[in-house]
Amino acid sequence: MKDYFPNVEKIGFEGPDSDNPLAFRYYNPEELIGGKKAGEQLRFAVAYWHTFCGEGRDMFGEPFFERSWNRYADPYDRSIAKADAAFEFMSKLGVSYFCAHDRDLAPELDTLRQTNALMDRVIPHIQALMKETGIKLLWGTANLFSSPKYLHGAATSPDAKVFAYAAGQVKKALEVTLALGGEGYVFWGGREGYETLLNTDMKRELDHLAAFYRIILDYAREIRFEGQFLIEPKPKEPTKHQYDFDAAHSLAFLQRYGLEPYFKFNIEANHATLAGHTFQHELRYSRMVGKLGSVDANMGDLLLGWDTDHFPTNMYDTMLAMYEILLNGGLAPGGLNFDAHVRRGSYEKKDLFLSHIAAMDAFAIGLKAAKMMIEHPFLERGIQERYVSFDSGLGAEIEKGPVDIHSLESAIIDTPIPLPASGRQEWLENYLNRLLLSVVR
Ligand code: XLS
Ligand code: CA
Ligand code: CA
Repeated sequence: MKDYFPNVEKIGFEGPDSDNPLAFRYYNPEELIGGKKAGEQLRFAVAYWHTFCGEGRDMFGEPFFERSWNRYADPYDRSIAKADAAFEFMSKLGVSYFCAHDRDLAPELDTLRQTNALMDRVIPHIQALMKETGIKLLWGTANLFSSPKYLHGAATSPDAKVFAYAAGQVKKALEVTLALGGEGYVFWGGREGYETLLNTDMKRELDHLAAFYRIILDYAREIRFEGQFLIEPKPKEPTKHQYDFDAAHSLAFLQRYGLEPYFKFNIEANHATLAGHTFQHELRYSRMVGKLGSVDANMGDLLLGWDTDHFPTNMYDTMLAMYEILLNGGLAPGGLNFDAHVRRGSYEKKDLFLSHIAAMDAFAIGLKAAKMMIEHPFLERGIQERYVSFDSGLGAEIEKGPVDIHSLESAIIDTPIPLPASGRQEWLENYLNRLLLSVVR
């Protein structure tokens, strides 16, 4: 392996008092939290695209990051160098998983046949690196949005040839995911949506999307791919309106087309906030309907309002996210994928480590705080208490049903209704602050 990060040793846990920037202060993969190792509960994954492909390009600025592995002219040499850099980085960071699009591993050539042939040459090298390092593929996916052919969508393109190409591309991506032992496969419909209804047959596009999923599910059965399929909701960007808007929309789509049993959701924090929800809302909704499968752990900038994919360092968010994840019984076979890139100003190679360390420490704190929230079920008890009127009498009858409108009316018609109890939100927030401080103290 070439040494792309010569000045970095394996990142170790040094505890909260360490001043070493290249060390974990809170994340100790071996630490038992609630009887289970932190590393096994958090299941961190590195996103191949942001960390190894990204070079600092944004809407207004050119790429300029020093990523020497991407400098090779030959696509095969470039893919191999990138894989070497990736596995050196991930080993030094100490993560067990990565996630990748097909095109992150090897670029697209003129025809799908040529692209697939290049992929076939690259895969054995990646398999060897996986074997050598023990790092596994959390989930694979296909990039159905970068190539200009997908400008009007992939499965929802008005052009049948584009639909067919997308299916062919996913066929190969699924084979690659299987060959790499991937535990899941993600569909993110970046351009599956529309810009204007003036030129769009929404009904037909949704029918096509469902047909596409069915075709892929059939092929998965054919090749015995048994990983978890995941849909990653996002309301917009790059498309103005995306069909998998949020978890509730995605569930309705799956139910409408009889696809519900075959998918779970991969919830991304930044997509939740783009949809006008909190991260916790999307996690809760998915968990509540038995669909929380995996998480893209990042955070957005609420003042910018687009998908900035920053590293998640807000402990309040990681605490509430881990609370939902623990109540979900964990995420396995999913995990916490850092779908995040360093800010353009954090351009040194060292920043790749510093950003991941910050996020891993923030999630370790979140895990510890969430564990405390569950062990001292202050919130849960409060919530139970808040709904106590539904535990007996009229409330219990309403929940049990059926109840007719006349009996409801007669229960209240002659009685002034007292105010419901205070929600005490500030008190609860104060409690969470105390809990968080007791973890980091
Ligand atoms: C983009 C998405 C994408 C998916 C994988 O906004 O987050 O990166 O996670 O295609
Ligand atoms: Ca994502
Ligand atoms: Ca994103």
